[in-house]
Amino acid sequence: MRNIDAFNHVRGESVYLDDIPVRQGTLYAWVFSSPVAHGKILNLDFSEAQNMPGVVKIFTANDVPGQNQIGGIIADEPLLADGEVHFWGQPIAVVLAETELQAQLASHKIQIEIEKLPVITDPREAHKVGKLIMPPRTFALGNTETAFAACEHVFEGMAESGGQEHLYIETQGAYAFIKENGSFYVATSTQGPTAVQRHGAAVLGIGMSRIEVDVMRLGGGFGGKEDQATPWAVMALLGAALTKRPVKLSLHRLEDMRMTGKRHPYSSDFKIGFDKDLKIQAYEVTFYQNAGAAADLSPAVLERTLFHCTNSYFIPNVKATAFSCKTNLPPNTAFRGFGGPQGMFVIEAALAHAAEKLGMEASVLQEMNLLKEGDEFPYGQITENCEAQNCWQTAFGKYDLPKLRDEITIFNSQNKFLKKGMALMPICFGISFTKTAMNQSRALVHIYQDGSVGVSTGAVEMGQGVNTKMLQVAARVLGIDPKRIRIETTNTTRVANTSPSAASATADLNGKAVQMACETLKERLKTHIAIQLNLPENTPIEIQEEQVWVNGKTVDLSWEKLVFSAFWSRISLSENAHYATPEIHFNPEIEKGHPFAYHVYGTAIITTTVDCLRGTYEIDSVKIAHDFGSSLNTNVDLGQIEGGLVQGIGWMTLEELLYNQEGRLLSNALSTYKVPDIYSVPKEIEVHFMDTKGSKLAIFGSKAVGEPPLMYGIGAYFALRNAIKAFRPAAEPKFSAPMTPEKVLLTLYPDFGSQP
Ligand code: LUZ
Ligand code: MOS
Repeated sequence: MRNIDAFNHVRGESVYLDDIPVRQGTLYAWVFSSPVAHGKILNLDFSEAQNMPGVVKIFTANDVPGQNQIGGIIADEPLLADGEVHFWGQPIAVVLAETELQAQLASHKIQIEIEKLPVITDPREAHKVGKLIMPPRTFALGNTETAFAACEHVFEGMAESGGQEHLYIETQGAYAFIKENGSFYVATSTQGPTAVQRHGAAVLGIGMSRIEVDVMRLGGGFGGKEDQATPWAVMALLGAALTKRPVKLSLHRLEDMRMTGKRHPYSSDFKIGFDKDLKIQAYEVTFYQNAGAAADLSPAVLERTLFHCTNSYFIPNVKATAFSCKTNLPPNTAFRGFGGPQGMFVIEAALAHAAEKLGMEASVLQEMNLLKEGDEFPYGQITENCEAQNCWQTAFGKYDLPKLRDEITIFNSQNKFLKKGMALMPICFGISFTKTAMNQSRALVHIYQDGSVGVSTGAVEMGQGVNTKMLQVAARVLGIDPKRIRIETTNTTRVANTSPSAASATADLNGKAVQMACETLKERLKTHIAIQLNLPENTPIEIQEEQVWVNGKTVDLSWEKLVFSAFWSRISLSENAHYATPEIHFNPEIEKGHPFAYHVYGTAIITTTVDCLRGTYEIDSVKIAHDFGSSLNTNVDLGQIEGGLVQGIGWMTLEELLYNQEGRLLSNALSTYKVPDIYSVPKEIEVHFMDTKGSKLAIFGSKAVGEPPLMYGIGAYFALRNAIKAFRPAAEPKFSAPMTPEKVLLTLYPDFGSQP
C-alpha cells in the first residue's frame, strides 16, 4: 500500500500548520531572545517597541498567570527568562502585533541591559567545575578491573561526536485561540500533544481539560518536536489568554536554529581489553554529555547512551559512566537515536583504534564479538531472537564482501590521489521508551452507520508514514476496504494522556491499540449476527467487505448492511482501547531489568571515495541487510531506512555546529551548516529486507524502523577514515565527528602550513 499522504503531498495539498486559514483578528508573535549566552538581566525597556505600528501586547515572565515553568523531567526551565539568561537565544519576551513583520520590527526596538557572566560551552569544562544536570549514572556488568588485568591487549583513547540540527522542513510553530469560557484550542507542530497540553495548563494556571491540542501532521520532527514544540505552543496560548485574540507563532529558520536545542554533542574516554583470541573481555567508557542550559530530555538521552554503549557486541565486563553536563547552549534534546548513536560511535571508535594498533581490519574484531542468542546486555536483559550474526553473515554473502574488498584494493593501487575506503556497521537498537510508564497508548475507533470508519490514536504523523500503518492495521483487522477508513488528526480531546510519537515505538504502541479496538468491534458485530440469525454458540463467522460467511456459507449481509443493522439494534459501534507493553520493566536503583520489548538488528557495508588533493569525498554505496521482522509496509519502511541512513551520514560527515567562545551559534543558516543534499547522498543504496522472526510485541511482527537506520551512518565516518589511511598509512585521525572535508584535508596533510 502506498503512503496515504503521497498524493496530497505531491500536489501541495497536505495541510501543515502554516496552511491553516487564520481567523479574523489573529495576532502574530515574534520572540525576543537573549543576545548573550549567560548573563543577568538588569533592565528591559519596551517604551519604544510598544509604540511601534501594529503592536498590541508585549509579554514577559511577569505576565504568566500560572507557573513560568516548562521543564519535563526536571523543573529547571522557565518559559520566559526570569532575571537570568543561560543561552544565546533564550526567549525573554513575546511581541504580539497585527502582522508578523510589525512584531519583528518592534522586537528590534526592545532595549535590554545585561551583565555578562562567564560562558561554558564544553562539557568537560562544565564537569570540572561541577555543573551537572543530575548525578552521574553507571551501568556495570562483571568486573572490569580483574578482566583488564587478564587481558592480552588493552587500548585507551578518546572519541568526540558533534551535535546535529534537526532541520525539520517545517519550523516550530503553533496557532492558539480561545474557544469560549476560558477554554482553548491550539494547533501545533508537536510530536507530544500531551506535553503541550500539560505545560500549557500549568503556565495558564488552568486544568488540562481546558486545552484542546490538535495535530494534523508535521513537516518532520526527528525528536526536535518531542519536547521543544512545547514552548512555542504555550507562548501562543499565553498570548491568546492575555489578549483574547487568536495568536499565531511560527519561527523563521534562523530563529529556530538559534533558539532550539539539538542532538547532544558528546566527549568520551574509552578503554578496551581483548584476550589472545581477540574476544573483547572488558570495556570501560566515560561519557560527557553536553546537555546545554537545562535538563529537557537529557537524563533520558543519557540513559539510552548507556543502554547502547556496547552496540551489537557481547562484552562480559563493562563499566559505563555518564555525566550530563550543564553548559550555556540551548538545552539539547531528543534526536533520532536519542543518545544511542553517541554511545555506539565510541565503541566503534574503540574497535577501530584497537584494529589499527593490532594491524588488522576492524571488521575482524567486529565480527568476532557480535552478540548471539542468550547473551546478556550490561543492563541485564538477555538477547532473544538475536539477529546480529544473521544480519552480518547475510550482508557478507549477499553483497559479496570479499569481492568488494578486492575492488577497493585494486582501485587504491591504481589511483594516487583518489582513495577508497570501506567500513561495516552493525547495529542493535532497543525498542521501547526506556521510561517504562511511557509505553502505553490508546485508540478510539468509530464505525459510522454507513460503514465508514474513523480512527483516532495518539500517533503523530510527521512524514514517517505512521497513519498509513494505522490504516493498514484497522483495514486488516476489520477485513474491509481501506478506502472506508479515515485516520483523524491527533487530538487530546479524543485520545488523552498520549506519550509522544517517539522512540521508534509509535506504530507498535498505537497500532496495538487500534488492533484491540477493531477486534472488540468485530467481536461485537459477530455477536450481533449470531443473535440475529439465532446461531448456536461458537458458530464460525467471517466478516468481509462484500460478504459475511457463517459456517462457511454466505448469508445475505455485506459490511454496510451488517453495520447498519447493528446500529438499528442499538449496538455501540465505537470502541476505545488501551494498550500497555507487557513484559518490560527496569529498576534504576540497580540499573538492571528488561527495558526493551525487543531489539532491531542490521549490518551496513559502506564505501567511499576520497579526493586526497581536495579533501572532498563521495559516499559510493551503502548496502544493508536489515532485520524488519515481517514488514507491514515495505515502501514506508524503505523510506525510513534511506532517510535515517542519510541523516546519520550527515551527522557523521558534513553537519558541523560551531559556537564561538561567547556561546553564539556561528553555523546558524543553511549557507554555513551543511546538510546532505541530492549530490552528497550515497550514489547507491541497497536494502535487503531480511524476513526475520520479528517479535510478538511488534505490530503484526513488523519491527520498529524509525531510529535504527540512522546508526548505519556511523559507518561512513569509519569508511572515510580507512580511505584516509589508504593515502597516508601513518595517519591516525582523531575520533572526532563530523569528518568534514576540511578535517579530511587537515588529516591528510597534518604539517600543512607549519613549514616556512
Ligand atoms: N524519548 C523518550 C525517546 O522519552 N524516551 C526514550 O527512550 C526515547 N527513545 C528514543 C527516542 N525518543
Ligand atoms: Mo525521537 S529522538 O524518537 O523524538
